[in-house]
Parts: sequence; structure tokens; C-alpha cells
Amino acid sequence: KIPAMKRRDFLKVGGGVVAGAAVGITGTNVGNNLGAGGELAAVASSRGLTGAEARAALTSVVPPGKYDPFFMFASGGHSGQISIIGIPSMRLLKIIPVFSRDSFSGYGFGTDVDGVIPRGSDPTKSNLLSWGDTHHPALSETEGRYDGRWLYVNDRANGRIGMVDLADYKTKQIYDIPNIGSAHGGVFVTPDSEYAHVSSITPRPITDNGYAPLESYADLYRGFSSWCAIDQTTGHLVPEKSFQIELPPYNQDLADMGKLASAGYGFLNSFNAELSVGMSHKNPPIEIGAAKNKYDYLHVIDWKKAEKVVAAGKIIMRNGIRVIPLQVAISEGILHFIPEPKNPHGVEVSPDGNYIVIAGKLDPAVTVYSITMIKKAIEDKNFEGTDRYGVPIIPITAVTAAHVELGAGPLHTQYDGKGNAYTSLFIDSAIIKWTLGPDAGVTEKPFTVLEKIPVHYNIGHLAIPGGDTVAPVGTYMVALNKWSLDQVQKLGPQHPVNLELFDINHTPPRVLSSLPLGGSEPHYAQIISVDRLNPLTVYPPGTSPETMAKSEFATASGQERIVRADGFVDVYATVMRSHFTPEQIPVTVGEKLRIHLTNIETAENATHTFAVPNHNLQATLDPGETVSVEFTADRVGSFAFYCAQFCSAMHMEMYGWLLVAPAGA
Ligand code: K7E
Ligand code: RUQ
Ligand code: CUA
Repeated sequence: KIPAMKRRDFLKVGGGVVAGAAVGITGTNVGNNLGAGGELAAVASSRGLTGAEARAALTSVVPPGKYDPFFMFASGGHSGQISIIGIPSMRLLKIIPVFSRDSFSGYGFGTDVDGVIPRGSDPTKSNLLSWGDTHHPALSETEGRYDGRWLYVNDRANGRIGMVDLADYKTKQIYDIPNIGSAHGGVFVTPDSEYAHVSSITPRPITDNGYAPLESYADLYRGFSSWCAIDQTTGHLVPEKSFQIELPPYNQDLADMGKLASAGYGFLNSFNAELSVGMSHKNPPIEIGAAKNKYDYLHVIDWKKAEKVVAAGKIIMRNGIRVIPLQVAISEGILHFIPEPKNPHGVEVSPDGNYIVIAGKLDPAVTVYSITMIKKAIEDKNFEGTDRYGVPIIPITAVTAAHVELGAGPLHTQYDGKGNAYTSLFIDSAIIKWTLGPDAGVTEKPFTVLEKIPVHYNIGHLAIPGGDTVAPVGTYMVALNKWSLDQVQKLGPQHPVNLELFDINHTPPRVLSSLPLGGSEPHYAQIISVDRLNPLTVYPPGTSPETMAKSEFATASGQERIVRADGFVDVYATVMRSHFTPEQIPVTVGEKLRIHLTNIETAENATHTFAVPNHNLQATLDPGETVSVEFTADRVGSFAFYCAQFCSAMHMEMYGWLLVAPAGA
């Protein structure tokens, strides 16, 4: 214990903060155990913590055995996965592989669900792909709030969308979206999860072979806004019910979904209205009269109208999906443009749906459009001509509610549900807290900068619980910083990204902790209240995660067998602590094996794996799970398969023999 005098000195140094914390705690249930609170100051002092640091620790610690109230589902960039991070503990709780193989979960190493990667829906594409670039996760919603059922995420690299089932936190589907090469905009889901939306970023030729010289860029390249229909029972994406809207070959960037006041609309940013195709001595940029513009185009899409046009059959089929041609989208009033400051990045709709906030990237400001004014302009046909494809352009002056100067490099915006917006500034390494306007209930000091919050460093996205829904919970905020720079000790030439947690209940917001995260680059994240999630803890016996129903290959204890028929060796096996049954699988070289494994455990945590040396095969089986692995015994040898997950005192004994005898033995 440090004497009172000294303690006071320390508290002075610490800005009186620990004193406050200690006073707050003294006399409460913990006060006595801690020795009248002074002990907290001593702990802080002995660890060299300032008062602010000690307070931050107390504000965000989640002690052993207690739980985080929020989960953050963060994309992983070119790791192709999703990370789940507890808030406020900032502990990494789980990694869900989506587009990339993962030997820990067995994903992509031979089992059914793992077959999502090789199977995909476009064999010409997915068969070749075992990585992706996850950017924008979208939790499913009911009435504009996260409902905890499913999660969708785009593959920015290959134009695909992955679906994760939040019943068991596993990837169930990868949909290769036709007609698009790479996909960035969205994913967003409609407020009742009718569709998950993704748009292309780099346009692709609409020729049959997917090739066209860049001289014909303006005529033959196109973007596509893709509305992937969601099956309301399984969460799977249904290609036959999905549709696309053909767009001009601008680079459609980020996108967001209208809600409440703007329900029925989708908003897509774009850049490269000049149709530049890059530097080449042969192909100068295509410069068109109207493209001397200082502006790019916000795409305003009336998706409810698009649905009706699709139902009326005013579509063409293109590579297995229904497409509304560009001219139909124009004539039916589905697509309108609003000029936006050049090269924007984020577009984010306020919780009430009234404001559409465009972050300038190169413009040190955000531009705020009003949905009321947009609707009126469309109704009045208040257009200032069209772009070169005939898309009507709404004058920017007719719809701008505010242009708010923030600082250098604005990228993304989130909301706290209390009338405030938080916008990340990449170049300034800061988050600006500013107020929305009257339509969001802010009458005093509308569109006013309140705080500049420094971050470390180079922030991309940011996330607030429910921060893109109709009901944000303005408690915590996470900055997803691209660089950690001086925040972490050196780890070789590549540094981790750095996620920083802020307390935004407090004015001004205070930093609480950080999570330097190696091995993935979260672009975007959504934070959900844990009480909205309702996952399985064990599967009902014999469940195939692929169908979430009982597998036809489920095997109960005592039913294990090896059957030879139709040119296959079918092995019906069970797995439990601490043995495989059967423990011997004798085959002859060249035989085709289908091994159906059922983990017959009913206890939580009792996961086993089936790992076969030298065969690149590693299937993970959670309690109750049935998976099938298929391979040809193409090499003579005795292979000791084993369980790779430490599961019991007899874990080392959990193995068996795959005996591949030579022909004629
Ligand atoms: Cu800003 Cu792909 Cu959302 Cu990354 S994008 S940061
Ligand atoms: S065995 S716990 Cu090397 Cu101890 Cu894994
Ligand atoms: Cu089962 Cu180790």
C-alpha cells in the first residue's frame, strides 16, 4: 500500500483520474477487498499507468468468466475470412474462413461444408480459387435491425459473395455473381433481408468471351448492380430469384441501402466518370465533352421499382441471371444520378434514412443529400440533362442539405443514434464527430463539427454497434486503422493493423484499448448485441452443416461399417473421446473412398478432427456433426490418421490406420 500522501501525488500526476475511479469504487462491493480503493492507485502506479490509462482499463476490462455484450464481425481483406472480436474486451474470439482455406476448421481440406470452396456455383471460376478479399460484411436485418441470422460478405477480388450461417458460424455458400469481375459496393442487405446487394467496381466487357479492347471501353464495358435474393428459411442466395441492373462503365464504389425515410432506394458511389482506362501510349484516356466535370455520380436506384420491372418481364437473361438493361432502367425511372464531389469513397445513410452522407476522399468535406429533396426532384423531373448514356442527372444544388468541412481524406461514416455522425479521415488519422441536421432531430447546431478524435494511424472504416442500422447503440466505437506504426513493437517488416476502441458515451470520446491484429486487414465491421445471436452449442446428432438437417450418412454407435458398392468403399465411422470406429480402414491402391464421419459426442467443446497424413486432408468435426470426405487411395502405404485437436487425456491415443495395400496383395 502506498501512503496517502504519495497516493495523492500519483493521482495528481495521473490527472486525478484514478482518484475518481477509486472514490467511485470505495465503499462498493469491491471496495473492501481492494483496501479502500487506494490499492487500485498502487496497481496503476506499479505498472506505470497514467490515470487515464488506468481508467480506460477499468472501463473496458471483461474479467474471466464474464462476457462481452457485443460482437464485432470484421472482414479480413485478402485473408478471405471474417473475424469475431468481443467488444469491449477486444479479444479475438473466432475466425470464420469464407473464401480461403483454413486447416484449423478443416475448411477447404476435404469435407462437405469445406467443399463450398471447390464447389462454388460457377465451376469455371471457383474450382480455381482458394482465396478472396473480404471487405464489407452485412448482417441480416429485420425491420432495419440486425437479427442475428446470417452474414454476407463480398469477395472484392473475384466478384463473389459468401454466406455465413450464424446458427453455427460456418460458411454455407459462395455465389459467383455473373457478369461482374470484381465486387466492392455493398454488401448491404435490404431492411428486411430480401436481397444482399453487391456492385462491380471495375466494369467488365459484355461480350460473350469476356474480352474487349479498351478502345471500345465506353461501348462494350458495363457495371452491374446485383440484387442477390435471400431464401428466408436458409439464408442461401437464390440465383433464379436474383437480378441485376446494367450500369454505365463507371467504377461503382461503395454503396448503402436506404431505410425508413429512404426505404426502397439503394445508393452507389462511383468514380472515373471520365472513363479513363489508364496510361498507355496506345490508349489515351477517353475524354468526352461532358467529362470535364468536377463531379462523379451518386447512383440512386429504386429497387422496389426494379423488382416490379423484373416481375413484368422487361429483362434479358445474361449468364444465368435476369438483367434490367440500362435503357430500360432509365426509361422505367429506376436509375438517377446526382453529381458528387470527385472520387468519393463512402456513402452512408443516417439511421432515420433522411440523409445520405458522401465522403469526399479528395474533398476535405462530406456532402449531405436529403432524401426528401431527392424524391421531390425525381417527381418534378428536375433534371439538368443526362450523362452520355442518357441517365437523368439531378442538380446537386436541388438535393444538398449541407457540405460539412471535416479535414483531409474523409472515407466512412457511422452514426450513434443520438443525432451525431462520426467520419473517418484517412490522411489526418482522425475521426470527426459532427451533428446531423433537422431531419435527424438536430435543430441546435446542425451540421457542426464537435470533436476531432485522433487515431493511430491511417483509419479506413469505423464501427459503432448497430451504427449502420435504424437503431445504433452509441456506446463504443472501433477505429479500423491500417497502420500501427509506433503502437506495437516491431514484428519484422510487416506490421499488424491496429483496431482502437473508444468510449463514445463520454464527451469528448476517450480511447480505451487497442487490438493490433496480424494476419488480416479488416475493411469494414458490424457490431451486434450478443443477445440478438442464438447459435447452436452442439449439433443435433448426425447433422450435416451443409443442409443443417440429419445427414443420410449419419452413423450411430454400433452401426459402424465398411461397404463396397458401385465402385466405392463407403466407410461409416463414428468419432468420440478417444477413438475412431473403425480404427482400421484396409483398402487396395486405386480404390475410391468415401469416409462418412459422425462425431457422436453430445458435450459442448468436444470437437475432434480426422487428419490423414500425406493426403492434404483435415476434417474438423464439432459435437454432433457428420461430414463426408472423398478421395482416391492413390498411394500404397500405412497411414496413421489421427485427431488433431487435443480432446481428452487419451488424445494421443486417438488414431487409426488407413492401410493402402498394393494391388494383388
Ligand atoms: Cu474503405 Cu473496401 Cu470499405 Cu477498405 S473500403 S477501408
Ligand atoms: S501434445 S497438448 Cu504435443 Cu501436449 Cu499437444
Ligand atoms: Cu479427439 Cu483429440
